[in-house]
Amino acid sequence: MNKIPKSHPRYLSLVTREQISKGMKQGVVHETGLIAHGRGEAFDYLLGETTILPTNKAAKAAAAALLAGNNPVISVNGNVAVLAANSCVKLANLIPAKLEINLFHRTQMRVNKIAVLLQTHGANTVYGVHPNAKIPGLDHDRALCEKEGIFTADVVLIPLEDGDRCQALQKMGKMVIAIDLNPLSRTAQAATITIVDNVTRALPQIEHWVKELKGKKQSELEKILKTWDNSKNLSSVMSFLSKRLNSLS
Ligand code: PTJ
Repeated sequence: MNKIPKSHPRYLSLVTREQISKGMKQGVVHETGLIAHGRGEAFDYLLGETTILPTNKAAKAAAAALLAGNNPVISVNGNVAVLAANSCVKLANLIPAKLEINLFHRTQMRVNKIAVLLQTHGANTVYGVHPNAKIPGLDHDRALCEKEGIFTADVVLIPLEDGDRCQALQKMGKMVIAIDLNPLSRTAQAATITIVDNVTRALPQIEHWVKELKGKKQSELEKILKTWDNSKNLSSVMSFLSKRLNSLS
């Protein structure tokens, strides 16, 4: 890794780029993951690279959903593994939730490497290594899942999704929580709860709310979910973006 001086004004962004690039060279991140990262960076720039109020509310709703679920699962792909393996494991242990590897550009080699990475960060069982079920309606490898994991999950957290799986999971009757910096993406628009934030900030934010809400009665968690309006929250995100751009112009 090239030495990036801490004094550089874009230090965090540059270090994150290096992480993604290293992850690709190690065979964890797919090469198109670099393009996805670039798109995310652009939206993060517009947000001001910070967690905004509507996003914090979404993180609270997500925490309530994950705690209220009977079989919550956190789905992990290449970018997520490289950027946030530790946060994924911490969150999974805290809820508790299962971790399942689910890849768009699936190779057994990448799956195995991601499983090792998660285990290095303290994961116990990692699902998705030996899939034995399929999400109906998907013609690509993202359909592959495990019966005990995503297939029978009632709540699925999908950071950095690529689109149609979100709708397919919802058609199966699951509650889907998306983390996506692009509020206009198909995933962001289709999810039950959309967190428009960088996965590196969103996962610790969900963890914060899980700690706050753990121990609350099921009825209190359900009340948070009943009053949740994803379209309204996405509108607040758009209005934040438009106001920010106006104020800068
Ligand atoms: O590891 P694989 O094989 O499963 O492939 C993963 C990628 C990410 C390559 C695949 O899912 C893909 O092509 O995704 P898309 O269609 O490019 O969508 C990724 C979405 O995540 C985009 O809307 C980006 O804005 C968003 N995004 C990128 N980086 C981040 C992000 N959202 C939150 N945090 C990020 N760091």
